[in-house]
Amino acid sequence: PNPDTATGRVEMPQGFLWGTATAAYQVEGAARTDGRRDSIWDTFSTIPGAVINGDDGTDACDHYHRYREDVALMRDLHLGAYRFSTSWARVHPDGGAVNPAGLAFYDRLVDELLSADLLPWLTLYHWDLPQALEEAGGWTNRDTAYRFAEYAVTMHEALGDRVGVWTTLNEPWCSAFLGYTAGVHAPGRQSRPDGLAAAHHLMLAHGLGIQALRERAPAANLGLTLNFTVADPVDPADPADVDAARRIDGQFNRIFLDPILRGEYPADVLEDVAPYGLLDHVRDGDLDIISTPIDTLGVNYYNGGAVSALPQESGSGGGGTRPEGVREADDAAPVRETSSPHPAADGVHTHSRGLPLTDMGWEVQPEGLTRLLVRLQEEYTGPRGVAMYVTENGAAFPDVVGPDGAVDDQDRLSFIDGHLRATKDAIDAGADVRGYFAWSLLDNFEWALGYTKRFGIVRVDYETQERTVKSSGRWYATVARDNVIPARDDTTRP
Ligand code: PNW
Repeated sequence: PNPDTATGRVEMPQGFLWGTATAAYQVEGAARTDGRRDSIWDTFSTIPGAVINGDDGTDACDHYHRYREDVALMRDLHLGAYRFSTSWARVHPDGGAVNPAGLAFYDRLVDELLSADLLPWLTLYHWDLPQALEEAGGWTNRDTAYRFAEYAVTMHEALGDRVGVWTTLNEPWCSAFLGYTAGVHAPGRQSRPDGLAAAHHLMLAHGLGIQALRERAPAANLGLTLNFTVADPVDPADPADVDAARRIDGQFNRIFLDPILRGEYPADVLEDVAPYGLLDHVRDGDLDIISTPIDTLGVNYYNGGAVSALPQESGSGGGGTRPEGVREADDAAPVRETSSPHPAADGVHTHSRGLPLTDMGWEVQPEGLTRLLVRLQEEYTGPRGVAMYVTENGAAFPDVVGPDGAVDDQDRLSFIDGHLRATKDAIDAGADVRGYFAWSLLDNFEWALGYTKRFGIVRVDYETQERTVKSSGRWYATVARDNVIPARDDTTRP
């Protein structure tokens, strides 16, 4: 890290875009309103033990009814953009015919954003596949990719006159491997071949979606968001540890990056996953569709990890440093049996480096974000003129609510501060990063962890639906307003 950016006042590049992100199923609620039908998350949430406390997104943050208040909040926080997703199951409740009443919500939301001078940054798929399509095979069925392209066209016909930024998919790694291989996310399947089939068909959906959008909106900003890990070998001099890191990087990052940005699957990954039938799904021409040029790569980064071919000796490394109040990683974990998300990384072990941990049990490692962005620039986006935005970064910490209702979340504030500084270090090293979206605007339905993990810079009281801006949110507002990260010892820090 650069000593100047480590603690001092940092000016961000002119025009840097500041935003926050949410996802439809995590915030909207109104799951049975205006003709919406079940998505795979509605169904998954009913499986005993799948989601902590048996929670679901039926009510969530009631953003469906409170979007005006939420947009006003973002305007007051001086934000420039709102990254949200549209619910496929609201728009095409059975995966087929359009539901005009559901579609109308996004019309209202986009108008409200524009009148508050917020840029609508629209994601088409943040994990809520219509259940009817899952019953036809879900992402293991090639046909789902074609249904996705139809849905993209529906959304473009409705909003293309007002929305200029389109993201096809959020984190296909999670959809494919948490959903179809580990079984921790919807639809909860546990199969290596299914995860790989899903990954390929998700990428096909992305490519078909980009083609359909490009044809209709040649000047729009089109892209997708991937989630990344930064896998470091425990012992960089041990070839077995280096190979463990290669496998994780391959099956997490490159299995998506290479088809989408280079038009080919990485040879080493194909070899690792050879027993599980990935190539059975790849037809002539698929990789050309998948690598249709994009304008923007959205980068979601939360943490990296140290990996080894050997398990960690007990006692070494420790369990990481947990701030007071932060639970052990699986104190409140769902109780359902799950497996590893990686199709071919048996025998790879993650080691603790003793770094501080968030309430998710994830390491706090901002320097990993610098390395990730610089690497993406050099190996993937730079040569193709693709811009990057950090489309998600943030942290869960337990809120301590003061007697006056205030939440002084210095832990979350420091996390975002550190990752913004890491982003600036990457920009200084040549990475073309044009904006940052904090995850999340609101505390929300954290998937299998239900409402037990809070990522918001704004607190949500789920009894009253009252919103309270946390210290991190007030601080982030000054960052967005001034385009400056204030010095860490700035005494005016909220
Ligand atoms: C992302 N993992 O999910 C999602 O885009 C958000 O919807 C979510 O709320 C946020 O990160 C925080 O979790 C992830 O297990 C979920 O590696 C799990 C993983 C990664 C990303």
